[in-house]
Amino acid sequence: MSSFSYVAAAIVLFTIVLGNTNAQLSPSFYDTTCPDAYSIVRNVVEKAQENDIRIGAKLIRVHFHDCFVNGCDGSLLLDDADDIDSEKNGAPNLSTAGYPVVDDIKTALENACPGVVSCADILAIASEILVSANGGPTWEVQLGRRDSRTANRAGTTAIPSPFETLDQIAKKFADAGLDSTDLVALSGAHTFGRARCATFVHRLYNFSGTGNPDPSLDTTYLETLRQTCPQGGNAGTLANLDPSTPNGFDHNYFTNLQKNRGLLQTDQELFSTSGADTTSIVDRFANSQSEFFDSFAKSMINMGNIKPLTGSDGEIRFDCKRVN
Ligand code: HEM
Ligand SMILES: *[C@@H]1O[C@H](CO)[C@@H](O)[C@H](O)[C@H]1NC(C)=O
Ligand SMILES: CC(=O)N[C@H]1CO[C@H](CO)[C@@H](O)[C@@H]1O
Repeated sequence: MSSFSYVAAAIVLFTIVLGNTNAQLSPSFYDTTCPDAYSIVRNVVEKAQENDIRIGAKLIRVHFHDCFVNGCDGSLLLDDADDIDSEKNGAPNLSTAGYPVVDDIKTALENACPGVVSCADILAIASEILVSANGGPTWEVQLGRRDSRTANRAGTTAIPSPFETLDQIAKKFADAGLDSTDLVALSGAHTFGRARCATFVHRLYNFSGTGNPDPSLDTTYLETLRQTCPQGGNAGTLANLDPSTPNGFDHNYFTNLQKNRGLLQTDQELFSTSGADTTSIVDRFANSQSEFFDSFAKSMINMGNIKPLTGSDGEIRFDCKRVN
């Protein structure tokens, strides 16, 4: 072989090796194997939203929790079984919902193209469709994730808790490869959906044992929240995460934070923690909805890229609740 051929062969080999170790997701992944995948998912979730205005909030939260435990591999969707200790039973998963709609989507996809579209990808596609259907941005969903054969219940501690400090939350995002802009943009998903009193009542009466409410709570908003969640009342009562436009996907989450009307302690911390780099990002998104939308779309792709299974790793589950 000429030296030119050696160089050419080396380049080809290098590309193959790199291509395998650095497998990429792609928006066109199902173009030939299941060309109608996107519209099939859209039909199911649009119908689901007619019965449940919260379905978008529920499913994007499932996607987030799935991605933060072992990567976006559908592991959260697995139910308990002989050798599966379901992540759904980890404390941070309390109140995740929307699983029956995931099953409906899977059934529709299996009818059209059996064994092709992964459960992990279903969560990514449904999230994009429902964010945009509620007024939010669109983006090109990256596809080609495969489903895990295992769950990691102990790993659910990687999911942020609403009682943590900003440093603790930022560390969990950094561990997932996400920076402060991702943290602030993705927290903007709290522009829709609900939270139970259990997740914020500690701010309303005796915050950190001070005998007083959280000082970073607007007093009018505090009164409203105390009516929703009386002391010793039902911990399961729901409040809107975005009190101004509860079901729309917009940037009001950030204008709320500027007015001390963040529902969760961890929401308000993004704006109110003194010296934090997140405060100016909140201001930027509060001032410009399009900057929020651009960042949200990018950060959803970043989150969806957390350690996917690709190539021949994992499997394409036939039923999202169990391994094949
Ligand atoms: C930054 C750290 C985060 C914390 C501490 C957090 C915490 C929470 C909590 C405590 C709830 C209420 C759950 C309950 O009532 O039991 C909630 C709901 C929700 N979260 Fe987050 N979250 C975070 C980030 C995210 C991200 C990154 C997303 C998506 C991209 C997201 C999307 C949602 C949505 C849409 C809801 C409402 C769900 C529904 O209505 O069923 N959250 N979150
Ligand atoms: C607030 O909590 C602290 C610590 O748990 C407790 O000692 C104190 O009595 C509580 N104050 C009120 C007013 O309930
Ligand atoms: C939706 C779901 O499966 N929630 C579970 C979360 O974890 C608790 C235990 O901590 C279970 O009781 C819930 O059923």
